Amino acid sequence: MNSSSIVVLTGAGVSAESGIETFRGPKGLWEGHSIDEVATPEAFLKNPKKVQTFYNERRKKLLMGSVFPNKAHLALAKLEAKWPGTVLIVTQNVDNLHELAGSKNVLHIHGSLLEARCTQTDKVYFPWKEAILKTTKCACCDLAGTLRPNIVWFGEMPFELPRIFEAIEQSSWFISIGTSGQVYPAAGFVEHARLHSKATTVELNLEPSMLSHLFADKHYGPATETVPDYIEGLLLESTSM
Ligand code: BJW
Repeated sequence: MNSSSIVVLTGAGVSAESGIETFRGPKGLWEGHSIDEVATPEAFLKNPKKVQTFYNERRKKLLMGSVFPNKAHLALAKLEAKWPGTVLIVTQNVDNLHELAGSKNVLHIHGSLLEARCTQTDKVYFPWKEAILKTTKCACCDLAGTLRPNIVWFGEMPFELPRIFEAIEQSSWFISIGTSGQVYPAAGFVEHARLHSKATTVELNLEPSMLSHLFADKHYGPATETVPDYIEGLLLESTSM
């Protein structure tokens, strides 16, 4: 990665204006669902139907045809296309809106609604668009009941961490967008950038997050406004680099 690389961490706030619920706060997903009942491996063992239903419904909503990338996703795709160095998007989101906007270099650290995984063989199926039911058979082991969403639940290891820490260490900008900073290890990335890189740390969020004091530069407001504005400024800067 060259010296002007950018790592962007995104959370639920970047997709909020596309109509996808955030997790915390009023009307967030955790208001209506208990984390212990839908987002842990123990919950899946105890009540697979409840967990599958939670993800089946969210997958169905994503694929209904009424959820689209917003101006923040589009601005990030433009940044990747125009920036002279590397732009890596590390998203905590399980939707596909960065990809639909045109971003190519995207890592989903908490997995994807559009992937299913066989609990017997770890084979990952993409794209997975159907509901996973008790009767749904896995093609690799020909058994029903072995598939789960390829989602990282509490207590499970997020994906791609070595690659992400290395990218942060080599970055010149670490930009955090639409995340409350309450879930680790993603919440620790800004500290990693401060300790192990020369990156300028930037927070773009609706309001100051739990970690706002750790960022050098911060802009608050809806992502569809702050992200395009910030990116236009960065791209202008790049013409004089
Ligand atoms: C807008 C906006 C607009 C709104 N414009 N902005 C004690 C201490 C420290 C850690 C732990 C601990 N006990 C346990 C842990 C570890 C645990 C953890 O962090 N727990 C905390 C809750 C304390 N973490 C884990 O278990 C993780 N695994 C792990 O740690 O493995 C071991 C390990 C060890 C060492 C190194 C590495 C690993 C796994 C975490 C899995 C998280 N899974 C979930 C659900 C699955 C995905 C899904 O179903 O979709 O992921 S939880 C949920 O939270 C989801 C999200 O990705 C994640 C983060 O949420 P996010 O994106 O920040 O959303 P919100 O709603 O919190 O915030 C939205 C923000 O947007 C807000 O700030 C709004 O203001 C803003 N906003 N509208 C701009 N229009």
